[in-house]
Amino acid sequence: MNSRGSWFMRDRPVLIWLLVALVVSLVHPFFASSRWLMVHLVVLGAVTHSAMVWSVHFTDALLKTRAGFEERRVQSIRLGIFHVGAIAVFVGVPTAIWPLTIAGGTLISGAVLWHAVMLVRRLRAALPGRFRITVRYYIVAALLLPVGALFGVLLARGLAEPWHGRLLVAHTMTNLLGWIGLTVLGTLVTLWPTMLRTRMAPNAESASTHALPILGVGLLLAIGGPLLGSEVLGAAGIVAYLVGTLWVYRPILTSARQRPPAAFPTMSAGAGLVWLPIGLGLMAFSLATRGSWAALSDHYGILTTIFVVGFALQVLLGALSYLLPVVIGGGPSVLRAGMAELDRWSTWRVAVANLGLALCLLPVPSLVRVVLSVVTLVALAVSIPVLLRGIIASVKAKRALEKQPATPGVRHVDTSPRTWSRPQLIAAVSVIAVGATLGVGLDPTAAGLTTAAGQGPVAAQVTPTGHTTTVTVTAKDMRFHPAQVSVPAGDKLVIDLVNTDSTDIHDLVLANGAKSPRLSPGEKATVDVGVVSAPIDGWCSVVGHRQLGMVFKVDVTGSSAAGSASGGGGSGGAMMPGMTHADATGPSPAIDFMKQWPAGFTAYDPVLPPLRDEKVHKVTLTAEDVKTEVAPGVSQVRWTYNGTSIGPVLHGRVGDTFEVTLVNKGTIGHSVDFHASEVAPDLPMRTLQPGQSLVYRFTAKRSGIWLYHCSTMPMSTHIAAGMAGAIVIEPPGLPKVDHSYVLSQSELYLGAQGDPVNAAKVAADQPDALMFNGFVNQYVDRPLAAKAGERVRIWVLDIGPNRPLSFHVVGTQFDTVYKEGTYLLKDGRGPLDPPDYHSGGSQALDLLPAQGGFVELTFPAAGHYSIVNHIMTDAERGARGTFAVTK
Ligand SMILES: [Cu+2]
Repeated sequence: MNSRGSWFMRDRPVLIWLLVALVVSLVHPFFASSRWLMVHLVVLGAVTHSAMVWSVHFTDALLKTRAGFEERRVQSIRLGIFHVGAIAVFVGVPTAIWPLTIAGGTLISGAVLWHAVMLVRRLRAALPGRFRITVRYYIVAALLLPVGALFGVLLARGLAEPWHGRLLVAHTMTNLLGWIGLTVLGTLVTLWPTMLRTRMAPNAESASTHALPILGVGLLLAIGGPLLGSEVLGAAGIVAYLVGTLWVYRPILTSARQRPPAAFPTMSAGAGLVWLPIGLGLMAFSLATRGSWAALSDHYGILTTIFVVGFALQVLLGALSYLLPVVIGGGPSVLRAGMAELDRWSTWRVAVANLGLALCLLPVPSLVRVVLSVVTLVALAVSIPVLLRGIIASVKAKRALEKQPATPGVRHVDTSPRTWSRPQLIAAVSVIAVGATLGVGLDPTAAGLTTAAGQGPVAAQVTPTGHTTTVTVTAKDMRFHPAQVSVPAGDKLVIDLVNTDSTDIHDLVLANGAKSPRLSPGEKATVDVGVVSAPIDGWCSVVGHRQLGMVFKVDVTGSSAAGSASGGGGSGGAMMPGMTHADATGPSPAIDFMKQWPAGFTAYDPVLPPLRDEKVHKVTLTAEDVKTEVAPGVSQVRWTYNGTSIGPVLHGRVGDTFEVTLVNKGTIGHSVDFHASEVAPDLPMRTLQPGQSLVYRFTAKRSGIWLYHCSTMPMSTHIAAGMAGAIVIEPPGLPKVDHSYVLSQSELYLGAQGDPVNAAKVAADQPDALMFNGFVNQYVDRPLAAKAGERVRIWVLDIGPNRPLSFHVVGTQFDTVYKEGTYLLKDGRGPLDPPDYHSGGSQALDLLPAQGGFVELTFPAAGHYSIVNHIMTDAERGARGTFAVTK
């Protein structure tokens, strides 16, 4: 077909979508749906557009479709409809506007179905010939896309597990393996040898023909398995698809052996073809071994990266780099000009992208992964300007040629390089090595590097033996194994510490100052304790771990030292009995409960956030350490969700789905447990190490005010440090009131000024203060507002971790009390009272930790009404507030 000249809809949208994807990947830490958006900009935007354009192009070429069968203008309209649909989906999904997503999905499906119909018509109109099978690949692929789009639209609605996981697998298998996979496999059988400028293998057409039914059965099972809830069926389907893929690869490999890829197009596409079976193998393995669909969707990031970046994006970039100069036409010199641009730094680009990608998928430390993914992104992103320059160079060369009279020349000039570039490969390996080193350098503990204690103390009373004792100690489940080691006096002690815990960070600190870095699960370090003259205590310094029993002891054997150890006192750094590093941070500040909050203090907003319309609430909880004043003049490092002294209040109704992304930007492991959910705790409530994140998805089925809290050991300390909050699930038909407030009570266990929580005080159940909404006495100075006669509802939650609450508002009575899912009193009438009884009242709502409810009241007149925990000792140490009621 005639493809000379510029045709806007053919190439430009691809570059635009890739550019937008690049921008999103650069700003991605700043918004929630960025991962979804990056993936879909590439596969739904760029790849799908190219699949629609080029499958028509190749169909026309293979079938020798007569000129004018379908005008380019009509194809442009079809592509236009597709792009309008894609834009609607790109906006609709991240903003949770479901009707927009439905509209977008419908337009996309319509455009691709129309595309399929036109392919069928072409096939019917064509004379018999070779490679009609390729067009059948395109037709099957195009018929699958609307199915995958339907799954996608349902996913966007928000589903609870296990349906979310099952549909996610069905959606990705349909679109990635069905729509994109079949299109690529169908095309490359003929395109690949052309790109390599070699002969097509004799078995190419028969391999294509035999593979299609295998791929089809594979797809049927890979999509049907998850829909029926069968992991085994799904895994079998992917294995079948893998067999079909390898079948198609036979002629492709034959061509590649004749002439190995050396230019960018074949290197990039070839690398993409390598990733496909890797992704399929991992996918089948994950399906067969993961315990649940939720677990699978939780680990989907790696698989998506392989399919989208490794396979689809690299094949797209390779194919476009070949096709663009070819279809611009203009003869060998023009082609040469274009190819020269497109082939720039080809070995380097492909090697960096693939080495980087491969390393990112291995369990490397998180900072190394960040640096490597940036390097990989750069290597891939370079293709965008390179493609543009290639187009410009070709068009320029063509124009120049058109101005001159045609010169007779050789028709086919082979311009592609004969081999890949060794210097570029060396440069690529260097970039990756530097990137990895930089990542390790930024985070030395990540690599488990040896840290010598440096200031290893020299004992005063013993003569060093010159001998070194080396022991291996593992840290696991809040214990050191062994918890005690014996060293001959005068020996140098070296401890090889391994953290074999599956979730928790640990370290080992010794009383003489020697210590290990904090180790993530699986990491190790060497601690040089120095020459040992006296017994030394050790412990894990992660807050709370010592209190849970994570202690260590170095004992001394041998003559001179053993007896003198405790009495000596001269051994460098050894601590006084009873004094420990954890307690040695200084005394905790005293709270003056009469002191007012300074003018600059902003109280935690006690107003219940408004109920929003959406059925799916997308929430990000970021665990982070934040230093804040918790009482006037008293500052502490709080472990927070989203930076506030206690977590944010969430609000929904019965039946709403919550999709909570927990991101750990703290310094130790954290997690979250939503009492409003009914889920198997294993995965969603697991502890995340710093830098990790997870998605916790649940549908709220029962009403009430529910606690959510960090469930990482020791839970008491994590809750006391601030990692807890309230989620209000409104019962159906809840009457409107003039004001709705939320008050959550928790305890404060002060560390030294500016320090985190004192875990020893938590363990001893000795709070320094109590607080409503995370700040001592805050609503005494910043009263809650109401007018006399107005109806006020106060949602109350006891966060704890340990103290009960007797919630009372001085001068008022509650005529309505709701506690733990039921009305104890409604308009002065209890559930067992006769219908005409309305004189019941309540003075206090009693709650144990993790219980909640609400009370309703009306203030009789203007005045100042104290809010108290009527356990008076606790009111006097901070659990107080005021209602300032006006006329
Ligand atoms: Cu925590």
